[in-house]
Amino acid sequence: MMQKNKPILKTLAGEKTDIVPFWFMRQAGRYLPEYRALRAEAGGFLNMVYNPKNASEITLQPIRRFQMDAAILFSDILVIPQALGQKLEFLAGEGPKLEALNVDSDLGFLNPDKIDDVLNPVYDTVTMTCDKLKKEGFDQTALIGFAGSPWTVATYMVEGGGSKTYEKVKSWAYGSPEKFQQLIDILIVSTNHYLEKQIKAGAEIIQLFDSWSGVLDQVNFEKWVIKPTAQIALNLKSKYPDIPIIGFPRGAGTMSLDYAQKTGIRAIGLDFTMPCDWAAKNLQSILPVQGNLDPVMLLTGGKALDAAVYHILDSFPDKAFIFNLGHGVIKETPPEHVGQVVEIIKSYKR
Ligand code: 1CP
Repeated sequence: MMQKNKPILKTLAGEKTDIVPFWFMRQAGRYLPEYRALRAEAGGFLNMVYNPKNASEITLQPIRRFQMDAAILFSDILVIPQALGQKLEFLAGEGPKLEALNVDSDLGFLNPDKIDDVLNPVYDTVTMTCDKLKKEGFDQTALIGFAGSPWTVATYMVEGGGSKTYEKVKSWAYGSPEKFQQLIDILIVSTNHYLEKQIKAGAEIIQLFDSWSGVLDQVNFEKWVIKPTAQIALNLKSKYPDIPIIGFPRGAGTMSLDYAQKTGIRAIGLDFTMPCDWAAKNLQSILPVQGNLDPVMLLTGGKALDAAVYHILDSFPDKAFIFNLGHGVIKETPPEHVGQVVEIIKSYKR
């Protein structure tokens, strides 16, 4: 049973809490020596993701150090393309590589009916992580399940990995929208299923990562970011009305307002380019917000870091707010810098 008294769940229900709840995107990962040790032992990233014992252990690692208000499932947004049948590799130090699709590809091989053959271990990780959180006494920490949003996952499927320009995926979406819609529809169905199963396994919050929403023009942002996100939010809310959804439309700028109003998400994550005063006035007035420390500030440390943390905390005094980064922890970040931020947040009273 879900405990509604966890601070972050109260915040996501719209309550202003005295102490600001916090977690950090990519809080589990390469900046932690205990992660690097486990990765060396497991022999690769996907061997950790699809091994519930390893993955749940990694999810717990940052919680044991810093007692965040939320743990986030250790997995990746690219398990969906892999489960659909697309070839995926994580080469050490190089990031993900996929066998790229293009506008002429026959999409028939992508099969949403069979994804659990690959994804079952991820659901086991969710359950095992809930058990460990309880057993280790982290009864204030909620578990976040997640997926990439259809647009962002599609960028990797079409570009074959990360990209600087997004020309391939944008050309397809702009030039052959009907065929591109087929790909997005496959991703909507799969993502809905994947997230429902995470919730059934014990996830208490869902975050949708739209890391590349910021590369689209307004008309296409509406079509490929807002619409698919709204379809997922509508489906999840109809089945699990108590599970809050946090959307993270990175780089969306002022289009975040449309995103907040039209998608049906419960809370919005801000990237670090978003001005706090604009966000407090236009976004926090209508829904809980989460954000938005620059990860490079966390890497830098010192007095600059203190000032940046206070600036954010002071900017969102009136309504529901969750402290986070504006993107993921950078792997060279000293863990002590994370501790420095946590100390400020824990002693900050609003
Ligand atoms: O050890 C390693 O070399 C693997 C590095 C790594 C990690 C730790 C990757 C490869 N993925 C992850 C875990 C991960 N990815 C988590 C769970 C851990 C946590 O947050 O604590 C989550 C939520 C993600 C989400 C993710 N993966 C996103 C969305 C968030 C974001 O960073 O914008 C994206 C875009 C990915 C793709 C991906 N996976 C891995 C890398 C290096 C990338 C980015 C590639 C690129 O730069 O385009």
